[in-house]
Amino acid sequence: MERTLVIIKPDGVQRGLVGPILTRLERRGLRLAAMKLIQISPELAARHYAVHQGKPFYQGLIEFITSGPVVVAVIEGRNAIDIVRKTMGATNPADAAPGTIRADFGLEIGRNLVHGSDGPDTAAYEIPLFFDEGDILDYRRAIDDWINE
Ligand code: FUP
Repeated sequence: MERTLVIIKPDGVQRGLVGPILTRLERRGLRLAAMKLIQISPELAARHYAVHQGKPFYQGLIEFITSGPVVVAVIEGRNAIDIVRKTMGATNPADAAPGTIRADFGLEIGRNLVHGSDGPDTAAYEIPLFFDEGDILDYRRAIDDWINE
């Protein structure tokens, strides 16, 4: 089982899209392992987006991600990182394939609703920024045998 960090960004919360976005991930069969509603501090945002420091969009990105509450979650499943990325769609909603979260709910790159770790190393870096190991629950659902071979 693989774990990934998902953030429903301030635009997703403000637009009342927490349910629809989570539903899409849950309906794929992915399992919630941890979740909370928080407001990200500038310090935490800087750590989370450290790879983008110095880029032209960095300041706007930090201001946006700290602008209101977000839902952060650890989501797990076989190939969860790649599955979440494909379910979210391309970074720019204008380029995202119809049927993806970003295409179906968004228009612009700076309001793309959702974040998902982009690889195993990134997930291993991002998850502990938001969750202690004890916050991440190890459990099975009765439906798991109907989702995984
Ligand atoms: P993603 O992994 O798809 O979330 O995208 P990136 O890590 O490349 O970028 C992180 C966030 O920076 C994006 F969600 C939106 C923002 N961004 C811009 O605003 N402009 C850009 O040109 C690139 C990224």
